Amino acid sequence: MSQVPPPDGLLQALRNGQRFVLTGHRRPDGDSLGSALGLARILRSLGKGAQVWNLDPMPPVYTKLPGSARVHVGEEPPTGFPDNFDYAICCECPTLDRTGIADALSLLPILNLDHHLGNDLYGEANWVDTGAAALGMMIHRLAEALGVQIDADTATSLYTAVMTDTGGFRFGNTTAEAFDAAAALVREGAQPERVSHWLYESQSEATLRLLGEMLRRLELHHDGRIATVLLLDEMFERASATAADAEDLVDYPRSIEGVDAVVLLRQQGANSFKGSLRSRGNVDVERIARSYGGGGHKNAAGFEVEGAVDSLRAELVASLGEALG
Ligand SMILES: [Mn+2]
Repeated sequence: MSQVPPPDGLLQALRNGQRFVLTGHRRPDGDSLGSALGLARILRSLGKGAQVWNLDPMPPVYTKLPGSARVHVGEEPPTGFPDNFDYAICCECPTLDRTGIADALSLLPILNLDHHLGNDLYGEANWVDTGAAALGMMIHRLAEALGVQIDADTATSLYTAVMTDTGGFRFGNTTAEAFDAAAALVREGAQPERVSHWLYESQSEATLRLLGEMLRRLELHHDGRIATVLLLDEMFERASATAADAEDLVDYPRSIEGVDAVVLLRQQGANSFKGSLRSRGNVDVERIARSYGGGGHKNAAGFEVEGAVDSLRAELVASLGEALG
């Protein structure tokens, strides 16, 4: 697949600007964080100022990334914003709204860097390469275009971006180019074992205990094609777990052979629940989430709902059964 080179307007802005604020999308992931942290280091190596600002805090697994402690978090802008900044750089946000801080960022000229389909091209310069498996790969090419030799910490951030967006080199976007970028980043100092340890082997004890509680009440329906799980207050208590320990648990039931759709109901109050839906292929869970006033993507969606847990579960299984066809 041919690569989209960084446009001249972007290179010019990065060369001429002196102080940059960088952000990613809400609920930051490895690609948005790794790309922003990596690009911030690249800009600093050119003698420029760079401050990463995200609305939402990063998941604990990313706090080991070099520079993560310097990330500014929250609605309140960083010191000197906007007067002390020349440009805002948005990392993989298809629309400016996805940053959660659009109003503030609009005070600066925006550089829009993304690899998603359907990007709104809202920046003064826009660089969108939908053939790239991760924005981190584009940042790696950008360093080359800017004549920057990246160091081990920058390589580590960009490697994390590529590794997480390819699901640990397992997803359909795991192209030869993704391996090429990963190989180059390892030569530049990224340590795969170390990053894998941070990402996949640094879970809290409470997360695993909560997973155990959740799986004990796993149910399969529709000849094993639908899995349903619950996270109730009592389970959090038994596992000594908090909300932060429950991230991504919905992905486990999807790993069962034959399961095409997953429902997770997480208790929020006596009779209120947060629903998470996951699916494979053509099974559209976004439509079901929308019918409850929620939203998301075709294969991953969420909503909030009131009701008794058993009837909610039955209702969702029926809807998913129809979606399975
Ligand atoms: Mn990405």
